[in-house]
Amino acid sequence: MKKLVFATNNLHKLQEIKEILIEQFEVVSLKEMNFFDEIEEPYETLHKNALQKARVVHQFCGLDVFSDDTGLEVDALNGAPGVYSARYAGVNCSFQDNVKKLLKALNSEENRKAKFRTVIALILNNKEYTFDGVVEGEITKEQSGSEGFGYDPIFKPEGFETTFAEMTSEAKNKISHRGRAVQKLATFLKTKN
Ligand code: ITT
Repeated sequence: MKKLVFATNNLHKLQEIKEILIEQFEVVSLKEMNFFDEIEEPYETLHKNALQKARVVHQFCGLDVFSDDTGLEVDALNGAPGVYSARYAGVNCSFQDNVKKLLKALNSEENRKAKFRTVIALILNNKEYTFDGVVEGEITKEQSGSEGFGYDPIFKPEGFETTFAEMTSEAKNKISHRGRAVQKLATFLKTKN
């Protein structure tokens, strides 16, 4: 089975993506590659940061590698936190810190529209490719559910009555930003086999 290194330190992402690719690929974690460094994400776009993560790990191991950079874009906040979603409440903040800060920022706001966007960068046979995935939805007024991670307890995808944190990972993967980007990745990789 073809090996692909996933350049992430986020174990939730690793779990979600492994579930989607399990039939086709052996997804190898950074830990399994003995890579323990923090990877800087210095750029102002998901696209550039995704490429940066993939390049750093590719330079380290020389294998085929992909990465995921994701942001939550809130309309009433002009697209914030966006590329800064991981550190919205500060460096080393927790998922809960971010969720609470966002609920506070939208406290008296009626427009709750938001979208998750994922960019996956792939380096395959030394060539670079990117794939994106978006899901529209809204920020709820309260947290609900305990599945998933990050902003999942306050994100309700369009057309659904529950937050991502109230869905199984299988249900989330079918419609999520990450699930959509990974499907594009998988389709592309099939053409290369
Ligand atoms: P890596 O860079 O190591 O992959 P990270 O957690 O730093 O992991 P990002 O830079 O892509 O990942 O940060 C995106 C943040 O957005 C992440 O920390 C979560 O808070 C949030 N996030 C990403 N995907 C999410 C999802 O599917 N559901 C809820 N929140 C998510």
